[in-house]
Amino acid sequence: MLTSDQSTQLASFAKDIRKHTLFSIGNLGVGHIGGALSIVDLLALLYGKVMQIDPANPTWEERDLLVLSKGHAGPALYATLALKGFFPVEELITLNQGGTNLPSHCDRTKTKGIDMTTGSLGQGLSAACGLAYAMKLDKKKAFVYAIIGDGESQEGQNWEAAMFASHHQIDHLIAFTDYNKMQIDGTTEEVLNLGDIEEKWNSFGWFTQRIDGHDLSAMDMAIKKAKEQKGKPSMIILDTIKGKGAAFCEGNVANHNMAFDLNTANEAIQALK
Ligand SMILES: Cc1ncc(C[n+]2csc(CCOP(=O)(O)OP(=O)(O)O)c2C)c(N)n1
Ligand SMILES: [Mg+2]
Repeated sequence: MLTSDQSTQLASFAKDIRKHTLFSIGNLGVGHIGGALSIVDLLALLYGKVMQIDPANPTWEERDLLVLSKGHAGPALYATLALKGFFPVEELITLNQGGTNLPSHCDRTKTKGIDMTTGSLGQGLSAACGLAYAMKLDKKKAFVYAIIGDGESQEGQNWEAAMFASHHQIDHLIAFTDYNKMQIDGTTEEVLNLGDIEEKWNSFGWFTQRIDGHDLSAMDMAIKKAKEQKGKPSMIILDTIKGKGAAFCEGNVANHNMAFDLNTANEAIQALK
């Protein structure tokens, strides 16, 4: 359970992440704003409370790790890392421009605080399995967190990773599905229906929960429960809204890789709650 102080502080962190994400993509003129905004509340909770990290020592060996498998949402993670002090906030406006350390998709060789290079959908969960399995062999206490998209879940490699993690009882792996019900070309339901996604993860041997991905307290409690599980990996399915928090983006079917300018970004920033 979050205290009211924690809730207020995390909500304010989420607002700042949204602000910088909107600004950096608006400054560039185009980007994956929808899928970036849908995971902001989760990122605020992970980096604001849950994860053991040290921004002054980004490669600290005992740290928790995040694999943002839906690597196109990198700009939201960059805003989070900058606000935590991994690198200067001023660097955010170099997003995806020549010579930048902040490419549109995550690259662990370029950006301080990025734990895994991602962007080729379907691969991140396998990488997270490997990292968490290595931690288990090394008897480390740290956790690996992974975020996959719902459209991304259609990639077969996820289900190989799902089998691997339950077979090896990798209980320090906590994955999230950003269930915003949208992918590039439409809804997941019309493109390739995920069916009973909870039952699928359950049947692969994962401890599965489903909650509102914009409810900080519910997510905090779900992560706590996931950490208590012994011998099973965890999947937390987050019901989210693609483009959450920006009126021009929420519910807009064209919000995947969207062109918008700084005026639009600034209006949305002013309207943030
Ligand atoms: C292997 C691979 N195929 C295609 C793409 C192009 N691509 C980028 S985002 C995306 C849609 C992903 O949908 P979803 O996982 O639901 O992402 P979100 O809604 O969270 O943005 C696609 C097909 C890619 N990055 N990798
Ligand atoms: Mg989606």
